[in-house]
Amino acid sequence: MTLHGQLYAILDLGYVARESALSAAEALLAGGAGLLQLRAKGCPEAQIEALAREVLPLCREAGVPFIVNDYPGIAAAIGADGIHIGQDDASLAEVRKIVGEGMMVGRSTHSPTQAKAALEEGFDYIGFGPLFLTPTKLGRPGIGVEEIAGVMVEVGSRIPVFCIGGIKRASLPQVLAAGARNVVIVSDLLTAPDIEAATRDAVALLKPA
Ligand code: 3NM
Repeated sequence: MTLHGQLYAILDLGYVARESALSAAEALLAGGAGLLQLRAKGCPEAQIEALAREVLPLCREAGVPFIVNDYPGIAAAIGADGIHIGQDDASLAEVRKIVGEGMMVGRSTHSPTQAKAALEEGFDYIGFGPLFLTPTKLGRPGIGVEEIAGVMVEVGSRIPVFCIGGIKRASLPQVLAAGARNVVIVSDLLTAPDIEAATRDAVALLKPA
């Protein structure tokens, strides 16, 4: 799988009710998301694992890597393709002890310094953001688009960099013009009246003409 020009979608239970989670996942996949993460802050672990077990086969059918946010134990138990952890979470070595060597492990980074540190530690990919203010990650200032180009040279030449945070279809051209190649979009897709069409539009903007 090439991680160039990929839309990384997140099934975020902050935006999608549990009853609608599978149809939202199907819509994100049908729209062309290149990776799908399950993010369920504040949900009981057993519920996250149960939902993850239902989303995994949808991703497999679509040929899209399925990534679990925050819980290496769940990722390992269900045989997910990836685990994503935050800046203040465990070290890569600690996560590897749980998920093994084969699984893709991603780290959130919020500055060029953190981005370089994650590359040096050995993460498979990073999130870089939030670029803009976002209700999905309250309390964090936007870092803007100016740092993207430098991070793409220093980190993006080695591992995929997924720009994230407040990105909307409308602002995607600006983010791409600043040097981004892969992005994560959460609320702009999940709050769209037609999630599949919104995802398709974002994917079309990302693919080089
Ligand atoms: N992580 P939206 S920003 C989940 O900067 C997340 O690490 C971020 O959602 C980071 O597309 C973010 O709705 C929220 O802004 C992304």
